Amino acid sequence: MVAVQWYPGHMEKARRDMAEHLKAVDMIIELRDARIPMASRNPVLDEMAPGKPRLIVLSKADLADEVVTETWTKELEKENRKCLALNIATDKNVRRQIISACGELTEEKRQRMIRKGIRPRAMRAMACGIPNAGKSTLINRIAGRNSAKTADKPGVTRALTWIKADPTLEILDTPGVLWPKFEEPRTGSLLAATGAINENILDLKEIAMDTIHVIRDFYPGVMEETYGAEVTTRTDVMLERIAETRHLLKENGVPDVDRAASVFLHELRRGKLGRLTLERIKDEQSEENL
Ligand SMILES: Nc1nc2c(ncn2[C@@H]2O[C@H](COP(=O)(O)OP(=O)(O)OP(=O)(O)O)[C@@H](O)[C@H]2O)c(=O)[nH]1
Ligand SMILES: [Mg+2]
Repeated sequence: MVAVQWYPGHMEKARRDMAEHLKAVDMIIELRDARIPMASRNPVLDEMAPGKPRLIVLSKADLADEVVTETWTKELEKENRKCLALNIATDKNVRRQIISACGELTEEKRQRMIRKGIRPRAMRAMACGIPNAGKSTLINRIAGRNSAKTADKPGVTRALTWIKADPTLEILDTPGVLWPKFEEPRTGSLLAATGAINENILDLKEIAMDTIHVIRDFYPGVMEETYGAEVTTRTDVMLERIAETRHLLKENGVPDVDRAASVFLHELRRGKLGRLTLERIKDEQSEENL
């Protein structure tokens, strides 16, 4: 298992900025990746914002295993928390679903304000989560215009920006942040495999091999179906098979495993291997760690 850690200075700055803005928001929209609902959970967020109403959006649900996603969404809903699994980029009713969920989560606060004689104002939500999860895309979908810059690479949003998404909802877009130390060694590989970590710092071969292991655990046969390799193939040999199937050979005819690793990870992210979820709920997982 390869140890990955990515916590550059701009993330620490973003974390501080977010902590400062938390007082001014009524709720949090936490984006996680539906393919890795635990590895994409930022534990620092719980320390920063205990008790704030929270909408968890499992993004990229179109790339995740539908059946597993349903068990995750049920598990993640608890007091003061709602969970929606969405294809943020193309689902038709993203705007309506988010506005309605935010309305429910802030209803109590609104009622409190009315009782105190304060005129109800737009709700304020902070959208946060790991890099590349779809925060800016989500805000643009709600606003109905491309206010926030988006791209298929991590680290696009660099500063906190308020966006009036709707007359009833203002959303603070934030840069994707990770945290200083991953508790589970696998977390780094899973985040890297799904595109939350800057590729320049990664050993793609190691990430690919870790990921192939996980896929084989949960989806036996998928590697073979996609790349036509033997079921018994070892993980390191698997990269050679991928190189051969995808015609990635060096000049001397030797399989180019580095390019194979890169191609494999990109095909995985595009859904070429099918809809896969790379984490299951563990029996020993405690409620507060979900
Ligand atoms: N397939 C799929 N792609 C999505 C979904 N949501 C977002 N994307 C894509 O994911 C990429 C990243 O989206 P962004 O909105 O820039 O992500 P972000 O969380 O703002 O990223 P940072 O600002 O870098 O932290 C874009 O290419 C989106 O089109 C989804 O639900 N499904
Ligand atoms: Mg962004």
